Amino acid sequence: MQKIIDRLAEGGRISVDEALVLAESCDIHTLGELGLAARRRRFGDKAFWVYNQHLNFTNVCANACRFCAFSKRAGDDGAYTYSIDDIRARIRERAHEPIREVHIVGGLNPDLPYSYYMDLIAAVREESPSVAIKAFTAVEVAYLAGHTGRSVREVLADMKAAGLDALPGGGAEVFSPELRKRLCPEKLSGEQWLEIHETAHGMGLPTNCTLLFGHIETWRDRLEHMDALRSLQDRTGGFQVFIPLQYQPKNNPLEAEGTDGADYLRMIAISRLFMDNVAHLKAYWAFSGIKPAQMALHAGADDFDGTLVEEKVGHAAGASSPKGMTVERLKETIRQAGFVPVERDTFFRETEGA
Ligand code: V47
Ligand code: SF4
Repeated sequence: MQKIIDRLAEGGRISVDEALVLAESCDIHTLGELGLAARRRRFGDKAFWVYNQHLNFTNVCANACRFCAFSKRAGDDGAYTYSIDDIRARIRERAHEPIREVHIVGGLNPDLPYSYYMDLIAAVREESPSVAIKAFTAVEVAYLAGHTGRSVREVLADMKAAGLDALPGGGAEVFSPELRKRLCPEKLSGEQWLEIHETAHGMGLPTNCTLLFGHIETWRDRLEHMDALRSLQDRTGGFQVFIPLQYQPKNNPLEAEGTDGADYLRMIAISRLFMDNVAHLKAYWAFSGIKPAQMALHAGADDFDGTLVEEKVGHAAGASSPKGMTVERLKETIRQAGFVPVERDTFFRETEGA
């Protein structure tokens, strides 16, 4: 164990097996200190946040991922789909705010044509020319390619031409094929998810990456997933931030128990130490809760995501955090945790002085 710790202190890389030793046997204080030292080496006391707006354009979904409490079948109570005019109205409603990013994801609604996706991006771009559009996960890209006979590259090129700036990190879940069979059998495979992100990186589209943890997976499953992300990052450098998404256990058929705050902090520290080539690590307060996210800044995370306003995916599954935060509250939350809030854009460029 000491050898591994010494290597980390020198900024060296650790293997899956070495990270497993740390994850399973290292005490939480030492792990937290190592994670904190690594994030301080890169970012000092800064903690980043973004002024963003979430748009979940439909909750109708052809898939039925076992962990998902957000999706509905068409015609179910509570099923909804925004028209392009609805989207315009939602962007206009907040036109007076200095929003820098619109984060757009939804279900796979079989009634929506290919053109809807392009029109959606174009409408947001038209309503708000300067905002960065981070939209559609690899799940949507694979679905559109599969249903229209287009290649992934063509779909991404059309999205880019309509105004897409970056892809969010959703849909990765956990790459183990055995677990995917139990968690999300209809979803694209881990290999497909990685291929789509590699294609995006090759086209100059930066992307984010995630891991859904705290359900039925083991530490080895987590680390093998992270290893696949780290290897792709070695080749492309296109991932901007890694986001460990804590499973929310309510209202979904998986009925896994969920995990606790100590496991969340271990996950954050191991992520900072293992994912040595992805600069940023997000404490996604909407899923973890605000206090654990504040603690995560002390265990290796440097990014606090954003204002959100209407987070729906985690809240459908019982997340008890607020659905959004004002800028003042977000900054105060970061300050209370002992860090300096620094506004960033989608590409992690600082937009104001610390
Ligand atoms: O892919 C679904 C997850 C993801 C549950 O890129 C659940 O900046 C927990 O990817 N418990 C979508 N998680 C959210 C996502 C995301 C969020 C914020 C920022 C970014 C980014 C990406 O939500 C899905 C799935 O992994 N999810 N159900 C649940 N019960
Ligand atoms: Fe559909 Fe996404 Fe929910 Fe899976 S996680 S059921 S793909 S909305």
